[in-house]
Amino acid sequence: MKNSRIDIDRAVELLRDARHIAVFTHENPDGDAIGSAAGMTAALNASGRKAELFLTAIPPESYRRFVGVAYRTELAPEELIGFDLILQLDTATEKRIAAPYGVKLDDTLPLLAVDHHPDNTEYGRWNLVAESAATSVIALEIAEKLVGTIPVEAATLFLLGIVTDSGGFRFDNTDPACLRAAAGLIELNADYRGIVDAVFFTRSLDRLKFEAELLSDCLDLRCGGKLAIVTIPPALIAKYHIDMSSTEGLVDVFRSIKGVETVAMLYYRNVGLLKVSLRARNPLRPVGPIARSFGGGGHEMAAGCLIENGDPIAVAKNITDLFEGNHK
Ligand SMILES: [Mn+2]
Repeated sequence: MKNSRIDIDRAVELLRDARHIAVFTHENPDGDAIGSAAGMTAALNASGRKAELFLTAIPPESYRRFVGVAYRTELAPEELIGFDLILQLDTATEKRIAAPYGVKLDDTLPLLAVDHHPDNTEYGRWNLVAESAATSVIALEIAEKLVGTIPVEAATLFLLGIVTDSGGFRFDNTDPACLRAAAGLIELNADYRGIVDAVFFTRSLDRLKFEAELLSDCLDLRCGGKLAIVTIPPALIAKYHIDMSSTEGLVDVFRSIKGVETVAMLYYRNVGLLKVSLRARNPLRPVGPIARSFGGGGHEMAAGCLIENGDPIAVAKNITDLFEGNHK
């Protein structure tokens, strides 16, 4: 069967016809992943369908209290047979779905993918990929057509996705559609204050000391101060008990340094697996191409990659070369 690109009405139809739906998002879920997936689960259940949410890990502490629906972190691939639709949200490539559960993607899988990443590979049987600040904006639109009135727990979750993916309405992706969606959700009593407080205004003292030490000891400014490379030693993560799955805003600390155009933050996610988070400040010098050159992806202004057996010194040099190449 050929994979097909669909519009929002077809996505609504597919969900309307389904009774038992498995909802997934990418591994190491961020605010938009959790918000769109848990929000859709809540909305689908409110519409009389049975939806089950699967997350590969317990959500980061700052998001945990907003996940008002049950979820599972384990799944045996054969269990998928029991679902008549699989909904995958906020996930750009099949690499990020199959691995955590050992699910093999094949044509028989009734997989509906809903996403906003421009580099989405359209791996689903049905693919709704739209330009949007957050997948949660698209999920909200689907949910509205499905249930009419969005339940308040779903409203908070969709708002969590919008607020985090737009950096609290500060990133370049902030557009009228996401602001309108947010306004509508706040009218439905979504917990905007709670989200802002948890995501932006609450930092443990350890986290702040960690940032201070990174700034004083681990920041390497190159190319006349335009490129910031931050290599985080594993010992520092251990010293301050930092949960690296919950680093919302960390890379932005370095991006806000005056004169910096590009930030690369490097750390080991697991032994031997180097994670690189990239942020751009100048739209003329996007970081998407840098991430893709390492086999990663994301957005043009915010991207990342995982490098097996990556050597931080060599990777930093590669990034510097790519950055300088951009400036010729
Ligand atoms: Mn997203």
